[in-house]
Amino acid sequence: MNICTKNSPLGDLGVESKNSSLTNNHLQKQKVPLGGFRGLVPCLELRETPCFLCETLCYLKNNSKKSIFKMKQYTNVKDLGNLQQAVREALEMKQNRFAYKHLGENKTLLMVFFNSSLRTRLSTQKAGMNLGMNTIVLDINQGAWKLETERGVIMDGEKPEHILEAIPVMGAYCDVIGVRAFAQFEDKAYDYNETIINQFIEYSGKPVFSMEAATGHPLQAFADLITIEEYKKQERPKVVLTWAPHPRALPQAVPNSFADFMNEADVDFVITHPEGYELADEFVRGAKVEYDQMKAFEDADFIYAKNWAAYQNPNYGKILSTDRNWTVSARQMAVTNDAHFMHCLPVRRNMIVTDDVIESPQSIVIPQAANREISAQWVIKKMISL
Ligand code: AN0
Ligand code: CP
Repeated sequence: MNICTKNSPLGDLGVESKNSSLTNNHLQKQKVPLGGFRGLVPCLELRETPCFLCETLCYLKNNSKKSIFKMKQYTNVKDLGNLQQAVREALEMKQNRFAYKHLGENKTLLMVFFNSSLRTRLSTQKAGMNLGMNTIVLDINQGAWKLETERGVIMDGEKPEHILEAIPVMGAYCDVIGVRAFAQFEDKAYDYNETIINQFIEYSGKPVFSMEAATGHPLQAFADLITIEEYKKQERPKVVLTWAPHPRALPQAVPNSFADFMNEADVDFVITHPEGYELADEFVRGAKVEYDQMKAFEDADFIYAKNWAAYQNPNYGKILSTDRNWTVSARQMAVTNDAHFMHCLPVRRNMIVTDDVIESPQSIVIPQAANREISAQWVIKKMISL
C-alpha cells in the first residue's frame, strides 16, 4: 500500500500519536501546520513505498497487521524485504537515530553469544538503547551452564543443560533475541543447516536475528552495503571480494553474506580466491569468480578482504593456503580505480592487509564498523514495530 502520495487525505485518521516529538518532527518536515490538527497525517511525499511513520499510519488506519512489515527473523538478505528501501530507510534513520526511542519502552533485547565479539556486542547493544530498549547480554561460555546442543544425547558428561530448555527460558525474559553461533567445522551439514539459530527461531517464541551464525553474518553485510552506498562514486561500482591469508580456520559466514547482499545490489560483483576456496553456490549465485587476484582488482571501486576456510568437500573447514602474495598491499591497490578498502574487522595486519593500505585515506573500515549500529537498529526496529 502506498499512502505517501500527494492525493492522500489529510487528517482523516483520528489517531493520537503516542510520541509527540516524532509527530512534530514529521509534521514539521512536511510543513503541515500543527494547529487544530487531531492526529497524524501521511507525509505527502511521492515515494515508491511508505516511510516509517506512514507504515504506522497504514497499520492504524486499517487495524491490520498485514499492512505493516514486522520482521520475525533475520538470517539473510531476503528477510529484509525490499533491499533498496531498507538501505534508504537505514540511511534516513542514521540522521535521526533517537527518533524511535518510544518503540522500545519496556521491551528487552537479549543478546546470546556462543563466540567472542567486540563490534557486534557493542553496536547491537547501542542499537537497542537507541530504540529505548533494555538490553541483556549472555555469554554462554562465561558463567552460563554449558549447553548440550544435540538431541538424543545421554547427558552424563560436561554439559548440565540442554539448549531445548534453555532457549524457551531465554525467550521468556525478552522480546527480541540476537544469537551469535559460529560454524564449528565438525559437521558440514550441522553448520549449513544452521542448527543452532534455527532452534532459537523455532523454540524461543520471539523474533530472532543473527549476530553471525554458521553460514551468514547478515548484520555485517547490511552495514557493508550501507557503507558502499555512502562512499560510491559510480552509479554501479565494481566491488571485489578477495580471499586473504590467515593462520586460523575462519568461517565462511562473512563472505557468504557479503556475496548474498552484493548479488542483490546494483554493483558489478567479482569474487577472487585461490583454487579450492570456492564458496557455496547458494551464496555465489553465478557471480563472476576470477582466480587471478590482480586481474580481479583492475578498475575496482571497492576491495573487500576476508579470509575463510575451505567450503568444498573433502576440505570443509581446512586451511589450504597461507600464501602472503594474496595479502592486500599497495601492489594490488595500484591497479584499482583508487578503490576503498573494506574489512569487517577484526583484521590481522600484514596477513590480510598491509599497514599502509589499512591506514590509507582509502580505507573505510572504521565507518564500516560504525554502520553496524545502523544495520542492527534497522533490524531490531522492524522486529519491535507494532
Ligand atoms: C570471525 C569470522 O571470520 O567469522 C568474525 C568476523 C566478524 N573472525 C574471527 O574469528 C577472527
Ligand atoms: N565484524 C564483527 O562482527 O566484529 P565482532 O566479531 O567483533 O563482533
